Amino acid sequence: MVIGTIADTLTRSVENVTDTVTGAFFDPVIRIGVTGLARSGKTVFLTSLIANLLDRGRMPGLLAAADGRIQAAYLQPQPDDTIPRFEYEDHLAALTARVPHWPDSTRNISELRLSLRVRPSGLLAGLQGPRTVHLDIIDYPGEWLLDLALMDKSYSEWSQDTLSRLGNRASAADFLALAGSEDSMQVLDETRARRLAQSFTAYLDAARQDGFSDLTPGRFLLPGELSGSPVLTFAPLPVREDAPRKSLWREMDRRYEAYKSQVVRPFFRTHFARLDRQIVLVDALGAIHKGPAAIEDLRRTLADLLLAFRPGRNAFLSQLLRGKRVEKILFAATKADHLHHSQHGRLTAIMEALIRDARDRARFAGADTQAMSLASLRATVEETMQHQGRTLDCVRGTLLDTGREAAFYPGDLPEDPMQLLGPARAGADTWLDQDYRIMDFAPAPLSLKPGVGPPHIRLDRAAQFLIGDRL
Ligand SMILES: Nc1nc2c(ncn2[C@@H]2O[C@H](COP(=O)(O)OP(=O)(O)OP(=O)(O)O)[C@@H](O)[C@H]2O)c(=O)[nH]1
Ligand SMILES: [Mg+2]
Repeated sequence: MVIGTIADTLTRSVENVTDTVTGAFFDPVIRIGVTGLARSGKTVFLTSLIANLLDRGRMPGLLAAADGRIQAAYLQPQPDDTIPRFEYEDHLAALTARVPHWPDSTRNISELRLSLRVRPSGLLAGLQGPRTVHLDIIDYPGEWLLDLALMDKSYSEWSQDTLSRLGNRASAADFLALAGSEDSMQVLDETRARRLAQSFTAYLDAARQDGFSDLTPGRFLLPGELSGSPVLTFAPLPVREDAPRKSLWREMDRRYEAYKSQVVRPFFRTHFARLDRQIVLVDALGAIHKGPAAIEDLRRTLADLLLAFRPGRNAFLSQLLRGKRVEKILFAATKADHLHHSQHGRLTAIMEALIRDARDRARFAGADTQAMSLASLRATVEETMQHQGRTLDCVRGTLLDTGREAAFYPGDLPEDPMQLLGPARAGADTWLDQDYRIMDFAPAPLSLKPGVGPPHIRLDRAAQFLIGDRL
């Protein structure tokens, strides 16, 4: 046993002893990551989760809440001074305004600490007073996890991979022409470097619009305060191993390495490596609506994204984590209020199938995983209608674009998810025997009674899975 481990084990058992004997000496902290690709529903999820933990009237599936053991819940200053705070109040104000609207797109990392005062259960109930459990919740873009693939790749390898995938994408034509006309053996010219990076970023943007998600480097699309800095001023170029010093190729190589060491590595070290629990949100319904290519792309991207939870596959990450792992991962298909509840089971099966490959290969290094469908903020009510002699299970809500109310039938999801994933993988252009329609609904006006949070579907079950065992 190495000294470090002994010291570690000692402090940990001391922590446990004090925890059980004197109560709140070291308050337990659970760090929960909330992630997902752009528009997957992260901000709405976190806002509604916090509101429903503060006012727990709609959380019967969270056992500690149902048992009345959560005596108080309150927001506290977060422990990390350098991460922006999750703007809970602003987002909630948007969702609960007189004319409610969805919160703005966020595209950055943020954090919030919610503390719960909990009365212990079972045998300890009589011996111990209430304890405080801190939930440090960190919301970060799923695109950042895709950058993990860069850590084990050199600039040459990344360039080669990327350029080969771009070959048959129309949106990449301009960038490919520009990169092809460049002599990267010449001394770097900053204006040309910038033009290449801008053109590559324009391609990434267009590819995202087209529904592709294999878009690295992740920060090119969400640059934040790094916008225009040299770490974001590079692009893939045809490989020139013999390029001289100071050439465009060498400088791009250097910047790529700087991106890895100064942008990707710090994120994984300071944030990702410290997570205890994780929820991955997936807009599976949105992808089904877009068609087979979007589903196949989502499946592949999720497999890449989930590599971050199987550290054995990545030398950089294995070294960073040194055996520490995320204990629980929840995969949630969001916006389930677009479907009548009779179809929620099918949506969950599709969610499961989407991650099955990744799951079968490594079982996420022992993490406890579950798939679920949920709606963070329920914007619809269910309705059963007769249409041309058929009974249709519909949902009714206010349409976002017209502001008019409508009942609407989204289509029948198949019982067997392979009826969607199969054609998607085979490269089908459209779904054969179904048309899936997803409307954008506006959030419904709310009048909340005291002690009751915003309406949702299965948010309480999600919370039970993520933190129930620690309350
Ligand atoms: N009907 C319904 N729509 C939802 C729900 N959650 C999210 N949405 C829709 O999905 C959109 C995106 O949700 P956000 O929570 O902003 O997603 P995000 O992942 O934070 O998006 P970015 O910050 O842009 O990455 C919202 O504007 C809503 O239109 C839900 O529970 N029900
Ligand atoms: Mg957001």
